[in-house]
Amino acid sequence: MYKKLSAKLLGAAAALTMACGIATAADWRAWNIHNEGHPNHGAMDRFAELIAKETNGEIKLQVFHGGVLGSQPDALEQVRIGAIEVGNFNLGPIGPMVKEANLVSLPFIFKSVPHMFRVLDGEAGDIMSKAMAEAGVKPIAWFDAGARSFYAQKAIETPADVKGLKIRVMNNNLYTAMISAMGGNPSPMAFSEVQQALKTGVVDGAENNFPSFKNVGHFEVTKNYSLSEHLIIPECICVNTAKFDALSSEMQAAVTKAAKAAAVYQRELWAVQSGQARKDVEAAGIKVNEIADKAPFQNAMDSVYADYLKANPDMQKLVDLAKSTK
Ligand code: GTR
Repeated sequence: MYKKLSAKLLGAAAALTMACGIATAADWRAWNIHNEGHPNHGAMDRFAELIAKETNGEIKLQVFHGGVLGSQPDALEQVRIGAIEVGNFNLGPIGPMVKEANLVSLPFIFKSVPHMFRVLDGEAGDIMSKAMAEAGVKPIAWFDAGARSFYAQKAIETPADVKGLKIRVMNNNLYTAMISAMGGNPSPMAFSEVQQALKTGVVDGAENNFPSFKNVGHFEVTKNYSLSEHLIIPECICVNTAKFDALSSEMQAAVTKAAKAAAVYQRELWAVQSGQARKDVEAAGIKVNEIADKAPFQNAMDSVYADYLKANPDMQKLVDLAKSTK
């Protein structure tokens, strides 16, 4: 009887609070795949501090680092349905969920990291952001993730060097097509499994940026890192759309302000720590190979573009927007 009554009272109190539009403090959780020492670790911690400050403690964000809340595709689904509120996602694994996000997974679509940010800040970025928000994963700030290059026991200086190699890729058909186009065998796999797979020879190589190559120990089981820079993929602070939309406009502005400031900090950290990661792996014995002429890699991607655009003609507009962005 007492229990029933108190439940009723609580329900009535909650209804009253909602009816009056009184804000109640919310506990949010954030997923991040990286460990300490990676720029995104520091940036996500900064986001948690800033969100508390900007919302006057109304939103408390607890960041779970190191992928402890699940693999990236799982975490994406969790944020999409609102079981986790926030994710620091790479846009690569978002492509299978939101087609427009696949723009950034077309190899060599961007000329440089600044070019990638200019595209994100323009019409193409607006189209992608809108589509992601509609799917439930709303980007509110963009992180730098540099460029991804190949690493393996041997140097990979031309597409022919990929022939016959089993290469780990993230979960996206564009990456399997990319490796197949060079005659390699693509192996989609969770990030957490890659070091062991390299060590035991389950895969011959993988591709990533310097901070990830260093931070999860891939460099310990590899010899050559070759600067193909075939993918420049941004990352986001993404929020479950329904939870974001349920906030008052002041709170939405506060959360966005915190995210954008965390992203400024992330880009500063990235600039310093990615250079340091390169120095560290070289000091540990990794041979970094410059590739003066990337045209053979770019030309090898012609069939990837042709097949993709044939199957997804509506993506041509985004490709054109990216290519026409100075
Ligand atoms: C990293 C990225 C992660 C994850 C990882 C991977 O560079 O920051 O989110 O996508 O690559 O290769 O799975």
